[in-house]
Amino acid sequence: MKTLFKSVLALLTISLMVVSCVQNSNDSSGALSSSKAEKVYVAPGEHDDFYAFVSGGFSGQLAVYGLPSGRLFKVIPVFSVDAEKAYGFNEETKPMLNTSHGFIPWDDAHHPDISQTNGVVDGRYVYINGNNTPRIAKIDLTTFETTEIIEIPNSAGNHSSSYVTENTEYVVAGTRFGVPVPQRDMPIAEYKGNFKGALSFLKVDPEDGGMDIKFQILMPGFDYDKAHPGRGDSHGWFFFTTYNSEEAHSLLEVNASQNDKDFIAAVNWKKIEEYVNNGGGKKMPANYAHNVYDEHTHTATSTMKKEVLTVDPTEVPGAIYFLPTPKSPHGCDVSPTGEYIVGSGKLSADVTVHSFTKMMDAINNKKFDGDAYGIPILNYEDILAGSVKSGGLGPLHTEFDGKGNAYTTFFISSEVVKWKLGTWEVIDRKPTYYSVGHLMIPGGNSGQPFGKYVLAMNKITKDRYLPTGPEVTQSAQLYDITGEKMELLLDFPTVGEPHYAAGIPADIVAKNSRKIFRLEENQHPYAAKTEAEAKVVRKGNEVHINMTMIRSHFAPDNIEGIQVGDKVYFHVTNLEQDYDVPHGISMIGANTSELLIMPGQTETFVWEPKQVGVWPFYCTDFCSALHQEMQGYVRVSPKGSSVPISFTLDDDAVDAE
Ligand code: K7E
Ligand code: CUA
Repeated sequence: MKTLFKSVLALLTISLMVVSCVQNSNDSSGALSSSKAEKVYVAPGEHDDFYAFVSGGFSGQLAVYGLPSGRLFKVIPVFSVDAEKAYGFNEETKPMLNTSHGFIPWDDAHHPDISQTNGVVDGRYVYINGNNTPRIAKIDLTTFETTEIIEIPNSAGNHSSSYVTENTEYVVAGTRFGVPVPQRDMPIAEYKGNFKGALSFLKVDPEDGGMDIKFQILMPGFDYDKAHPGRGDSHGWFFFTTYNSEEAHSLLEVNASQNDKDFIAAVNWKKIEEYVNNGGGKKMPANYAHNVYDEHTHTATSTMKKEVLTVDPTEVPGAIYFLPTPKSPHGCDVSPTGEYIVGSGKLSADVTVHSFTKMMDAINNKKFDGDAYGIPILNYEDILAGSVKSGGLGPLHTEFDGKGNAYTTFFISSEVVKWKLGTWEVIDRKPTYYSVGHLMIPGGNSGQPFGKYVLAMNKITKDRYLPTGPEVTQSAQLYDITGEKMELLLDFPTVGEPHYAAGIPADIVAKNSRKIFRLEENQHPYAAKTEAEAKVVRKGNEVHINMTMIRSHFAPDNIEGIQVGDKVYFHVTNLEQDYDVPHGISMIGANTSELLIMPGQTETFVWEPKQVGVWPFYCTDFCSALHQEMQGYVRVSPKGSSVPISFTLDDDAVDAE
């Protein structure tokens, strides 16, 4: 058994050699050649053909790029605070980052997925997982803002997430780590047979994309790594790769590599849905946050939920099967028709492809090869469609072009391999620079991929860019896949470490993009919708300032009567109703970030003045020729001072009510 470990080490050694020997072989015909440059050139003022939503990994963000240009448009904070947008800093969005562990302003975001209608990406929402403190977020693609985050109880390292079914009936969240369920104080050595792996199915509201945990399947305590939904004929099923079916709890690099095969778990979620709709399952006490942002109040609320419905898989016979799959599989990808389920054994040279039709035949004929914790195991040979003998090392992820071809990344040998569905023959291979993880074809996780480009996302760049100290950028590489052979067109750096990305034709999304928030729809409790509504109100040691901003002044702009020890709430409304006229505000000494407030929106920051004096605030977004004039003062007096609250509106001093 140690031999396998040695061969893993050998693979890793080879990978280092591969990386070091290719690192000087720059593809010098690269993007310099004019035909390639033309293919990625988007003329000034023109728009890209695709949006690409690229995960930021440990940055907890989602970056929005255009393809083919690789231009970066926006970085959306999801599980992270962001000073630029005040997300997680202002009072309105702080509740978004609430969890059962308190305020957690970061996470490790891996797999964005776009909502679908009838198996086609519809461009309404992006869902993305936070691994570390298990959460799933929803980003609204009319505003490109995070509008919902739900925590996943009984889960840890929320990695086989967050993929949607073909009508966005569900978003799934699968645990990577087996953990005690419910969590309790117990010896780690008693892992085997006692820890559980929860696969959570989040029901999606068809109206607003909102999520709610419908049920959690309490699977054996394997590590559930990746997942993809069935589609077409296999719609109603979900597939999850597992590793560590050994249920080792220490030195996993050796102890979880013992079995020649782990499993892909095939879950008939429709059957389980029916079971729970008929009263099946067991409610279990739980504690998890559900945070929702309301576009009308411009404010998020956080609700702690206390219960979750769990399902014991052995209670629903015929709902779950294990598909033996070689060598600790990572990627789990389903072809556009739903027939092929691709499992990439990361310690393997081959890519294993299972057939859904064969799987159903084996199930119907009850041809099983034993069981694991009561879950039937199918025969490897019975369900195998074929395997791709590629000659690459360390396959990770596969996408499809919708024309009968698949593209698999090989981490160890740093390449993308194109192969044919059905014949399994390798058609082309191109190097990546270097150590590619995921790849993305727009619409790749759907029944209808838009197979014009593939975007490969690399973990290591070494010499590809100007050096920036010890930490260098990760990157993405764009290949043209319209021909028989792939053609590398472009390299561009990414924000954070990209794992998966999701892409979509731009016109599906762009036409729905919001330009402003309508002032008359603003229901923020502290909104001032005209300058006449601006005011300053003291309530004990709290002071609430309902402030407005418009080119190029604040109302009020001078405020007196604030005292050291006060808690001063600036509720600031942008009165503009024109596209692309945000204003910002920042207050000296405030540890809340500046607020960048969109037309029609209200945001709040809190300032707790520590020092007596006259302190300025100013607009932080260059909004007009008189932007530098957009400023004001707050007079801070000692605690207990008799200076009354007063403020200036339109040059007139006003005394507070
Ligand atoms: Cu990076 Cu999908 Cu989290 Cu593979 S995972 S690379
Ligand atoms: Cu408002 Cu600058």
